[in-house]
Amino acid sequence: MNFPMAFYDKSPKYSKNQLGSLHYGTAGFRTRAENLGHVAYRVGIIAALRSRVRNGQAIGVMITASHNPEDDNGIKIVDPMGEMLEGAWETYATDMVNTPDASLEQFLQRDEPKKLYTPEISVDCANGVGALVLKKMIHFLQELQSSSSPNKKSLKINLFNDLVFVKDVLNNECGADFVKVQQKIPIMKKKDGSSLHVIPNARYASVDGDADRIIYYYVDDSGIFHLLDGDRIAILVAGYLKELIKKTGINIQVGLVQTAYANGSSTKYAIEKLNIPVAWTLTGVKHLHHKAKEFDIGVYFEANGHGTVLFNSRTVEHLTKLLVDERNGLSEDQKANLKKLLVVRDVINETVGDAIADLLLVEAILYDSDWNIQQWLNLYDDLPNRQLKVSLQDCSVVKTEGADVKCIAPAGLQQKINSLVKNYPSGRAFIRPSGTENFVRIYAEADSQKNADSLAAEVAQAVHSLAGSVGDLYEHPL
Ligand code: 16G
Ligand code: MG
Repeated sequence: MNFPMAFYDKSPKYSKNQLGSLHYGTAGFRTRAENLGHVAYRVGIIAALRSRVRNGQAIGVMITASHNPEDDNGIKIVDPMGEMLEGAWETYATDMVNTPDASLEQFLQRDEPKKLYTPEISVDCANGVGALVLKKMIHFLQELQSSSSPNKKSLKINLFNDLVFVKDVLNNECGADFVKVQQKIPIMKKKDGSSLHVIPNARYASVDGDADRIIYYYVDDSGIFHLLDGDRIAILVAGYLKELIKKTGINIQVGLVQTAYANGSSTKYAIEKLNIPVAWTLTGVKHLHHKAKEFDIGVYFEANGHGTVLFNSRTVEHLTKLLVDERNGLSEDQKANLKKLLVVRDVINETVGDAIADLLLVEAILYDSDWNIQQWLNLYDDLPNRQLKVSLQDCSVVKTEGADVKCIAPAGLQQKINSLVKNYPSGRAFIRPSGTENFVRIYAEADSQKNADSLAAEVAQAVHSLAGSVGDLYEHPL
């Protein structure tokens, strides 16, 4: 017997009324309460199936008249994080509720909607050392797969750009920095030199040459490239932790640390939607890392994909003690979530950014949330942005303060930037001398790509005239 059939009950008390079809809308299934009997029974089945797909997490069913008269009711299904049911399941629920009694048995023998998460990812190793470690991990995962039940699929990792011992290919048109800055897919070479084709909607990640940065991306059905950079990873991780903490009922603060490069939409989402405090620091892992230590759990990621999660030692001690304390008063559900929270700490590398640990954490979160990459992307829309770099005679003439957001020298440059930014809706721009190259970097964001490009170009022009540029007016990065 398949799983849905375990709930099949022919009893007349659940028989369907004959009043036409119902549709799963904003209020779930909505009609007069007296006609919702069979719906309540079938929604119960759907909630059980949904819980199974979400790895046994609790699914909510809400019956409410909301603002309507008492006899006008709606039945709604709510996902574990309080989210609405997603599209494919709404269709499945509508179909099940409208199936005549005589066909219900047959309907339940059909497959319920598939999981959205697929345990497979392709990783661009930038032809760097990350490939060596990932190969070992692939081997380990294969062993795990062969020793576990065939129903449990361990993560399948496909590597490309893994020519570790070939000259002149490291980070060449590939790797996390190339993909982030160019906002396009890298070249995709296999070991034998042949090229791979992009698979639409499949998950891709790029690490950099020394595998301490990671970014995600995919190409949709229309061939459009979508980037999920360090900001997106930070939001995914912080949102997941915040939800786990809520479910444990324990009072722990999660904080996010970003730099001026963080997309404005990610900061807004963290503050307004996740209700998480955001601190800003100078660019460079060391700055973010120290700041993150100030929170009970500090999540930090630079937009370029450097980052990790830090658990304050007092917090870890508190959580560990609570877990073993028999009189902790926690319910089984709270304890399970507390364990998950501590497992996050085991997965992540707290020492310093580790792209492979970051990859495992992202995959674990997507798996546990049953999200595909599109759902992750749908959390918010990035503000279009552009990065440029300008060569100067002497980059040290450019000085900034306040996490790079204010340029204090040369005189007049910040005022000029302010006056340019004002002309663009949602405009923001800043400049800073690179710490790794002899350039001044320019970052601009605005409401459209055209505006972001134009604002970046105007700021570059201002740097050129006020800070003593050499060479071309400005260069696109790379
Ligand atoms: C280095 C830093 C990174 C920073 C980047 C800025 C480490 C491990 N890495 O890659 O955190 O974002 O430099 O480069 O500290 P830039 O100064 O040239 O813009
Ligand atoms: Mg690196």
